Amino acid sequence: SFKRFLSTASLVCTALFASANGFAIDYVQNALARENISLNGQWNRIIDPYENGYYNHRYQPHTTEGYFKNAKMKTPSDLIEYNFATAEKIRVPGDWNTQEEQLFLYEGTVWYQKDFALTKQADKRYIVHFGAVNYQAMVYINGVKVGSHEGGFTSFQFDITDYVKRGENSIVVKADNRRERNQIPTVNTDWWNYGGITRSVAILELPATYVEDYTVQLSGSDATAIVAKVALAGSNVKQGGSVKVSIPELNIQEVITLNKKGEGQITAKANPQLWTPEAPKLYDVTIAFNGELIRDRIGFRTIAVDGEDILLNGKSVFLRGISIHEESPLHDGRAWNEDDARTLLRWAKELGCNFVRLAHYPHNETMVKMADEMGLLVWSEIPVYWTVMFEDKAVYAKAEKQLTEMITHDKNRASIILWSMANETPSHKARLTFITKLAKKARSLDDTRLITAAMDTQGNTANGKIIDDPLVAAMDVIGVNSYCGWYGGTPESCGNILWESKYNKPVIVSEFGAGALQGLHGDKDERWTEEYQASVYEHNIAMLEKMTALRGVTPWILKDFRSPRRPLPDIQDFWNRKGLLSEQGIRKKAWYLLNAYYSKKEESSN
Ligand code: GCB
Repeated sequence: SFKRFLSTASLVCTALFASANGFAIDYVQNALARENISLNGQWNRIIDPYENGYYNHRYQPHTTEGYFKNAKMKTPSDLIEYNFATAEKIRVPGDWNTQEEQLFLYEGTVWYQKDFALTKQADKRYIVHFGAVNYQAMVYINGVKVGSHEGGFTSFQFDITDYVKRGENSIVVKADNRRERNQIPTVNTDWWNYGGITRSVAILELPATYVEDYTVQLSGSDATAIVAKVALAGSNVKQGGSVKVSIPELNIQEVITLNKKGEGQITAKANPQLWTPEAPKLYDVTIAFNGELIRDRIGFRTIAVDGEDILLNGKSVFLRGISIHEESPLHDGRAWNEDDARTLLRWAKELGCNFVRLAHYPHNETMVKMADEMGLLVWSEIPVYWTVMFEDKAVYAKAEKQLTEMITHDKNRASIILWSMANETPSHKARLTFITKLAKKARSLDDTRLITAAMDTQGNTANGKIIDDPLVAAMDVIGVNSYCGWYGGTPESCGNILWESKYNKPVIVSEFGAGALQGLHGDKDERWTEEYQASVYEHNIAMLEKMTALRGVTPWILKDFRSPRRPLPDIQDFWNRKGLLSEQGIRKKAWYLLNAYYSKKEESSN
């Protein structure tokens, strides 16, 4: 890894790479672009609320008899009280909640099993890749545990070379979505706890020694130099040799000579057309080593702050955004495929956006790659949401791991400009230490992007509000969540609010909004009507226009989304109704107000 690389690098190099390094996890970059066998499709499933397949009647973990053994009767007298082969089927990827009515509100363990054939080759390595499993996953190959993973929104992998055989194999996954106080997020959120294998699964077939990780991006703020870094993993990383990196359209064909640790890098002079939302230019990049050819499409752009300005490619930019949950616009439940991503982002574009806040956890890779393609800047965040256990070191470690996984996974995406550490956390000392440390970690992993957090901890003044949370000191960009007209104050009062800030930093109003049932009309003072929501938008936009440090907005939210916190009959029915679109994508009145505001903003920026 580059962390190891650092220790031998010269002082100059250390200074140069002080923070663009340190991948703390083993992770095959751009996994689905590698040679692979997809395990998407029908799996067998056993619902196991008592974890009977994991614990025996003394509540000790099974060693020989758990469901992970995928045992089958051999003689008529055998006693085996489960059978994957004859069990119900479940689709992967996909949350379980929207596939079976009895699982709609389920929180607990479901076992997944699938047979797969493999022509195992002696000179290959096999890695099982999961896009995400919510929340905890234990993975077994042919009855043997190969690893476990915690965290519902990040990708993970295990090397299974020693556990697979030529011919038929079995994979079993124990997925458990119980909420616990010491998790990231904790028990209390405002979204549906969709369980299961929610993103793609594949077995990667790689050369014995392979390029595990690569980073291809501009050299910091220098838009005329591209840095490519690679790191090997596998059987013999010490073998040395070289990796070829090509960007044909830029006439780049470089050979990276590897050091004894299987790492190396080059800097190539280039003059790429810079990626912007208006012209999201991506370049074909190939990385060749040991018979493998990895293809990627990468954009190049710079992002920085200067006082209250956010500079994209050196030019001040206003981020016309919208918040989005990872819920499908086309089918029930979690979004995961290309059509989901294209539709959500097309809606954002139709709204007039150049920016999206992917709330409140890292979204699937299809979404982020689509943002690269379609030209939408991205805020990406980890689910340090509301009130996690900030005092607990083990909880911090979980947050840091998710942060590391997010950055490792998405660092080659030009669209992502902001890493968000948290959302609406209470202001106290342990939280300040926790999130400041996360921000430092994020910078050490990636010093080419900006750090932010969404905060609802502003102070009051005679004329309005003041941004004075000490956490801002650790941020590049301030995220402000503020619900004037919904959780406090009348809609009409919002336009008079004046914002001050103790900090000379750009502000993004990362949330405001109001609930409305699409099609419900009435007076603008009547809750849940489209008119009420529109009024909240009207007066909040008036407020925004007076915020001098404002450099972006991501109202809450593009589309209605499921939440167990929202039971009001005939209005909510378990849906958070703050969408500008109904769950079917029908526009509410407020849509047009935000759209008009963004048109005006766009014009004034041209
Ligand atoms: C917030 C949260 C968001 C909620 C929203 C609401 O401040 O950040 O996750 O869904 O408010 O609707 O209350």
